[in-house]
Amino acid sequence: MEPSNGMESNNMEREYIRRHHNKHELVENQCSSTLVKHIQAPVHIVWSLVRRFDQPQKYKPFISRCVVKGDMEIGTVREVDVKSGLPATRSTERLELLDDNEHILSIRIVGGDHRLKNYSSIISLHPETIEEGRMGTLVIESFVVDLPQGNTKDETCYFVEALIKCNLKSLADISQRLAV
Ligand code: A9S
Repeated sequence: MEPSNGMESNNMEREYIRRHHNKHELVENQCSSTLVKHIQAPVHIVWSLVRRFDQPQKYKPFISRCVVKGDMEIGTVREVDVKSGLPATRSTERLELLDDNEHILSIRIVGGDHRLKNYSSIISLHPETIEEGRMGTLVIESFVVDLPQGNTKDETCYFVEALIKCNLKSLADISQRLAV
């Protein structure tokens, strides 16, 4: 694999998005977006954090604790407690897909005292060459969510994208520290 420069990685990103992130069916009054993050750590390190449906607090900065009932099969539900200062205290989330071969995790939010109704997300990891002999990870995360009463598409997307950017920044920092 050649080092990914601006052009190539865009083509690769578009291909990965087409292949794994076009599963969201958008209906009226929903917003959807896709975020991309390049992490200077190999896929197996980044995936070891992302795949822990039972411990999102391993890298998500807003999560204080998580309780899971079930055996990490599809349909397993987690109760997530959120740190103070956010417009929510808890969230109930269902495991939709956990693929250890393709490095894809999908979750759906099914409850909680927040305003993100019918939120579902897909995160996929893709190996990429940083430079000769150094492997990195291209992370792609997409979501779809209902527009909360009284909020516009822009406001809703801005809010969710800001949270996901924080999650991906934290994922990069922790993965890169583990990779040294
Ligand atoms: O955790 C994620 O993968 C993504 C999001 C957008 C989670 C958001 C959140 O957990 C808060 C951080 C509590 C913010 C939920 C479900 C609702 C919020 O208002």
